[in-house]
Amino acid sequence: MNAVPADRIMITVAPTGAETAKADCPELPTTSEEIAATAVACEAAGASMIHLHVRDHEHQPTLDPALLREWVAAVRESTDLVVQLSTGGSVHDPLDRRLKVLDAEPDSCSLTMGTTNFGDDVFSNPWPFVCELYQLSQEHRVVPEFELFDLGQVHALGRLLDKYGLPYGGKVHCDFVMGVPGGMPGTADALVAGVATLPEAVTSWSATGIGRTTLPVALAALSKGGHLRVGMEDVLTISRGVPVESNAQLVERAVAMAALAQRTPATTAEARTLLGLERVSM
Ligand code: KMH
Ligand code: ZN
Repeated sequence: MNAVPADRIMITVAPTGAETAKADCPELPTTSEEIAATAVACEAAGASMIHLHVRDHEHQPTLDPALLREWVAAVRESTDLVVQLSTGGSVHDPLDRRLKVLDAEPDSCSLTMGTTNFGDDVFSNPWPFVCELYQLSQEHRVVPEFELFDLGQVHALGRLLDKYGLPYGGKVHCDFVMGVPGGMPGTADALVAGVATLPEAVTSWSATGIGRTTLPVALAALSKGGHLRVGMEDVLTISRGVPVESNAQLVERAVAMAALAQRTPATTAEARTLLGLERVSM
């Protein structure tokens, strides 16, 4: 495989999430048609991967297998984006249904490295579940993106890799999800501490800051040479009090920030190389 130039930045868009209600934010993409249009616009703006939380026909978060497949197909039919399905789902999703997400055959899946307080709720990721999901990802040939909500989870990633070896594809990509109430703060100091303790096997990392931590985390990630995740899963304002108009607007802002740091958006092919993904035949 060709080497990816060092200045490339992989921009992941997380367009929907499981927490925001469509009624509160009509711009949130919650149907397969809206997600396809969002994917097209975000790919054109410079994204190379999409992190999907699927909604049902009432716009509620769902892990319905048919809808998962429908959304994966909708993105694949309209773009070349790397398709990542969330296995985190919503805080209300049972663990056994979250394990079934891989049956929808995404390119990648999120895999959170531990349980985290999540506002007033608990985002449950007990160690046996993490181990089972990781082994399933290896069997299903799905590339995991390890989600790190707290510094202890960085250490847990090392334990997981020591016990079960490298992911499918041989690369190790993780994403710092910062500023969740209950997780690590969305600060440059926390990011620096996290990056300093990443296992040696990690080959790439991105970061995202929730809500008002979006900009500090993005700027810190750029200065540390990381990749970026942006999207309406993580933030709903483009500046203080001004609602985000679209996911593409957030991707465009990430591209502009990256340009200041002399970074060029990775193509989807480069993102696949960075993640160790075989090219998906369409
Ligand atoms: N919705 C959060 C409870 C993931 O996608 O894997 C979990 C989450 C992480 O968003
Ligand atoms: Zn998510």
